[in-house]
Order: sequence, then structure tokens, then C-alpha cells
Amino acid sequence: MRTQVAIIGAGPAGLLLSHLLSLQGIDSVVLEARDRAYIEKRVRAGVLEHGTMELLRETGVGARMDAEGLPHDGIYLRLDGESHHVDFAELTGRSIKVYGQQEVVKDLVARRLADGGDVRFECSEVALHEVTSDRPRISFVHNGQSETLEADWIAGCDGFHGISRSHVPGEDLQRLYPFAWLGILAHAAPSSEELIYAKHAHGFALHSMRSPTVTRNYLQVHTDEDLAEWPDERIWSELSTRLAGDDGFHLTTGEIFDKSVTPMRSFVHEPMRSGRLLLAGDAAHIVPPTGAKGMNLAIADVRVLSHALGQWAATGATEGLDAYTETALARVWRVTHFSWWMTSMLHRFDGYDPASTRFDERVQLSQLRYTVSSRAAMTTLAENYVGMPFDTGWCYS
Ligand code: RFL
Ligand code: PHB
Repeated sequence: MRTQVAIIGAGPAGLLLSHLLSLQGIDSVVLEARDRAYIEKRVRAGVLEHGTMELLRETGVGARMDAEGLPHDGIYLRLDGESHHVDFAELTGRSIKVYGQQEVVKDLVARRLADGGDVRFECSEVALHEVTSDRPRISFVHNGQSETLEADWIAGCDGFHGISRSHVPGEDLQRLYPFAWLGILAHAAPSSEELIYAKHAHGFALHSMRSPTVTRNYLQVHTDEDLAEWPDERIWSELSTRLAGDDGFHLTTGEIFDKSVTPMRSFVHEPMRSGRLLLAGDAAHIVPPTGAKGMNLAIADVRVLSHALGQWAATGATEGLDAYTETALARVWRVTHFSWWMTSMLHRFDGYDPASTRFDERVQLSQLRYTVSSRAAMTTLAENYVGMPFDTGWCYS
């Protein structure tokens, strides 16, 4: 079996790459380890940047997002109960949308299959061969049969725990954080029009949503937190305490139908290419979720990659592919800094040295007070949150 671009992983990165390639007449095959129902139910990101929305719309996969996604013009930052609105629309002229990652995945799978795309679920024993030669291959097992897929290029879109990154020699740069997020989904109406990012003496909390009847909330917890110690009443009580505000905020509760603990990490692998293997999305980098950036960054990578592959398919030129690592990493590091900054500003850090911990708390508080009181600082937050534009050298347009 042969294709132009073999794609490993049917997450947002792999599926969107396959779609963007097909719009340029480039053939691809997507190999996914899980089944379709699993990837369409996996609960993860919820916030789409301005540029992500535009890209989905421009390429014909934004209709349901526009009909069902929740438009947001800003966020609230809460500082021990004191509320501050960051008005994205006024500060940047741009906004965001709350639309679950699994909905984006559903829309992309439906479109690939409607267009006759080749997406193979439940592939096992996926292995890469000779990625630095002109004839890279992937071997895998599908429906009990051993198969080989030859390609001109391989896109490793297989997430943080995938196999592709190990075939790209280079450097892992990372920062671990001494806390995790306990996330819940509940049948309860959102208690605020906008997302609330709260810094509280007990730790960080985030109030988000998925629809007019479903809320998504997060609590900062220890990295080794045992979910069994978090019965529903304790979660609601802790959320109410940390999210409480001076604006009469009242947290609506309801049945919790999903609970998980996610460790926090910043990670970048450099470079993002070896020979004919190109990494995109979480396969190459991850950010802590405080800036709502991971899926948006995965999408930004494949936007660059699809243009580079389009140039190669049309003319045989590899300038775009040769520049892929450098072009993609410029945005990766901007987003990595922003996510680290939001995380550092809003979480409780318990250090070993009490004097240093108190020092860090004062600096953190000063940073947060400056951010909510200076228009310049608030604009910095806003323009990064809605996403840096693609037309100013971040990406080919
Ligand atoms: P994915 O989504 O992990 O997809 C990778 C796919 O590859 C498959 N796979 C393999 N397939 C074949 N062979 C193998 N050997 C394979 N190994 C793995 C996997 O089954 C999977 O289907 O990576 P991708 O496409 O790069 O997308 C990245 C995003 O999923 C991720 O960055 C976001 O979810 C991060 N994130 C957020 N991002 C945002 O932009 N906004 C947010 O609001 C946001 N909130 C979050 C988040 C992530 C969270 N968690 C759970 C990590 C909130 C949370 C709690
Ligand atoms: C979410 O709704 O899941 C969400 C929102 C904002 C974040 C992270 C996650 O920063």
C-alpha cells in the first residue's frame, strides 16, 4: 500500500492535516490505535482560538462549531474573591469559542469519511521504518492482517505518548509542575457567562462549560491525588470556596458524570523533523492547560505543515518542509511561555524553603495585580489567549 502522506494518530492534529491535504489534492492515510467511539468521546480541551475557528470555517468544517459552540468575548480573573474582567473583544477585536475537542474530532472524522478519506481505526503494532531514507514505511496490524504503508512523508501526530518522537533525535526541554488538575463535567448550568480563572489561598480553580446545561470545572490538587478522596460533595464545596466572588457569584451544582486528574507539564522536543518524518501537536510538545492552548497549537502546527506539503506536492520544492521546525517552533515557544506564565501566576506553589515560598507569593501577587490593573498587561494576556495572528510571520498564509 502506498500514499503520499502517512499520518499516525487521529487526534485533532492528524485528522485536520488529512483534511487540509485533501483540499490540496494530496493523498493521505490516517492510522489510529483506538476505535472511533473512543476518540469521539475522549474529554479534553474546550477553548478554540480566533484563528482556529477561522481555519475550521474557511476549510468547511466549522458549521456545527458555529451553530453549537459558545462565543466568549473575555474571561474573569479572580484574586481571592476579587473579580476582574479581561475583555478580549475590546482589547484585541478578537474572541474565542467554547466547543469541546471531541466535537472538533467528530466533525473532522465525519468530513474525512464523507470525502472518501482513508482513516483506519484500531491499528496495532504500528512501527516506523527508514524514516531518513527516501522510502519511509510504516508496518502495522489492522483487522488481524499485517500491512505495510509506504509514503513520501510520515506525519507523527500520535500525541505525547506516541511512538513517533523517539525516531527524531534531538533534545527534550521540559518543566514539571508540583500539582495537577482535578477536572469534572457535570449536568449543571454554567454559573457565569465567561470562564473564571481563580487564584485562592487553597489553590487554583477554573470554571468553564460545554453547553447551557453542562459545566466543566477544575481544581488544583496534588500530583498524587487519589480521586477516591474526592466525593462529589467535597468537589462542589471546594469549587464554591475557591470560585467565590465579590459579584454575587453562586455555583450551580448537579450530577458529576466525568472525573479525572491530569498532571501538568511543559515539554518541547527540538527539532520537529528527522528525514521524512515530521512531528505535529502533542507528539512534539505539550503545555499545561491554564492557557487553553494545546489543541490550538496542534492545529497551528498542521496549518504550517499542510502548506509546506502543498508546496512540495505542487512544485517538488522542500523549502517549506526544510523550514518547518523553525517556523512551527516560533509559535510553540510563544505559547509555551504564555502557558507557563498563566500557570505560574495563578497556582499555589508550596516550596521547601518557607522564606522563598513567601517571596514567590509576593512576586506572584504583584504580577497578578499588575495584570488586572494595566491595560498594556491585560492586552498581553488577551492577545495571547485569543491566539497570535497567523498573518504576521508566525505562519505561511
Ligand atoms: P492527541 O489528541 O493526543 O491525539 C493523538 C492520537 O494518536 C493516537 N495514537 C496512536 N495511533 C496509532 N499508533 C500509535 N502508536 C499511537 N499512539 C497514539 C491516539 O490514540 C490519539 O487519538 O494529540 P493531538 O492531535 O496533537 O492534539 C492535542 C490535544 O489533544 C491536546 O493538546 C489538548 O487536549 C490539550 N488541552 C487543551 N487544549 C486547548 O487548545 N484548549 C484547552 O482548553 C485545553 N484544555 C487540554 C485541556 C488537555 C487536557 N488533558 C486531559 C490533557 C484540558 C485538559 C484537562
Ligand atoms: C475547558 O473548558 O476544558 C478549559 C477551559 C480553559 C482552560 C482549560 C480547559 O484553560
